[in-house]
Amino acid sequence: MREDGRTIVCYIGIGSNREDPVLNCLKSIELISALEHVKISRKSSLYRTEPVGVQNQAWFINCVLEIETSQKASTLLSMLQNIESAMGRTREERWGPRIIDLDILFYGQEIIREENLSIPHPELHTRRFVLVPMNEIASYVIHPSFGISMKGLLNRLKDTSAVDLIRRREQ
Ligand code: A4P
Ligand code: MG
Repeated sequence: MREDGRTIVCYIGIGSNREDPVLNCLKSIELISALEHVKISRKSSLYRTEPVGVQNQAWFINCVLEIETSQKASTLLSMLQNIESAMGRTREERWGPRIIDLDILFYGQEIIREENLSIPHPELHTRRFVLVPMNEIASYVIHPSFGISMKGLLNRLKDTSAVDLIRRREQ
């Protein structure tokens, strides 16, 4: 728990491109909703997205969650890594296929640059598969390193990879 007990608004990026990616994303959301001192406040739709980085792999399902938590960022990271392991993820090729990938995109407006934790996630501003779902649920969020909103980042984005809506927002 945070020493000041304050609740922080965070965004989590979810991705999967192995086995049944829709089911994997939904399962991870269920497991996140059961975490202690973590409340899901918004969910984006699910998107079918073209792979970025390593192109020769299956398309992904991606979505973004807004959560409210009083957990420390490092604790939240461990909790998400436990979910990844419980769902059968082993550390494979960087940017390669995965059953589930849970990234902390933002932790309030904090900037954290530690060896095993970088927040904001260092690539998020270059990725359409993150900015499109972020814009669906929180276009006004400001990237604390650049001082630019999600809407502004999406408008300037060079990434033209496909991000297709596959399901209506559930709430
Ligand atoms: N880590 C550091 N900062 C964070 C953070 N903010 N959130 C560390 C989560 N983890 C963070 O991650 C490696 C290490 O990053 C962890 O041990 C943690 O301490 P990982 O998940 O094991 O490795 P990875 O996911 O293969 O590497 P990376 O760099 O996180 O890859 P990305 O950036 O997640 O990219 N294309 C589409 N369309 N959709 C995708 O979801 N994903 C990737 C993976 C590539 N292309 C994609 C997608
Ligand atoms: Mg990752």
